[in-house]
Amino acid sequence: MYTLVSGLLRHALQKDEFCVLIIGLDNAGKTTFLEQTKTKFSKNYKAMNPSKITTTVGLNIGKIDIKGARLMFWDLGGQEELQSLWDKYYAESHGIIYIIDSADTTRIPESKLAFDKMLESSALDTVPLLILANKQDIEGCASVLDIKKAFHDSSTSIGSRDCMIRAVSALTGRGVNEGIEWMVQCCKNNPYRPPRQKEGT
Ligand code: G3D
Repeated sequence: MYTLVSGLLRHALQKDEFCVLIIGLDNAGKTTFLEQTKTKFSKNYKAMNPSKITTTVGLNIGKIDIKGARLMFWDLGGQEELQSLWDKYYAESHGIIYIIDSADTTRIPESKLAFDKMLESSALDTVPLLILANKQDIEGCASVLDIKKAFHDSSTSIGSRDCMIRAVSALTGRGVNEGIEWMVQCCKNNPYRPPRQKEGT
């Protein structure tokens, strides 16, 4: 009887956990996006002062609970020498958030190269992909349409996986909720990469 009750209790407390990778070139706004996400979705989370956020070197981790699921974020460094580490995380990822600095138009071709390299990995074939055109608060930045044009010939490699591109500002928070809500829904609906079961706390 005890075993049955404790088993049921454990089941009730379990949460589906999805791992979401946040990648993109250095300075794209990955850490700022992660901070903004934690601020919006975690009760009592005390946001870091944006001026204290430094570019991702190595790995930042964050988690939020949303719609009965847990999202674990891995924010990876985007410097050229760190990009070779991205694929070590692909097999474990349930979703990818790819961040582009729309204000630094000179680096958009470099960002596209890194994006295309990421798409070469078959480990991501069925994984939902959210592309964020970040820093939309900066005057003169590339629009979503400009970025769609610049990334146009990547569409064949994107294939039939769930994919969306959104305008965001990680700094002001514009578009962050909608992006995260889209991602959690896609992760939940993806039959090819089932969630990890974690005891909810
Ligand atoms: P990274 O983790 O991708 O390397 P960061 O990038 O999150 O460290 O952000 C790099 C710089 O871009 C930071 O400025 C940060 O404040 C800024 N930034 C990030 N997102 C936005 C945005 O949406 N709008 C604007 N205006 N700036 C943004 P500093 O000056 O600290 O280098």
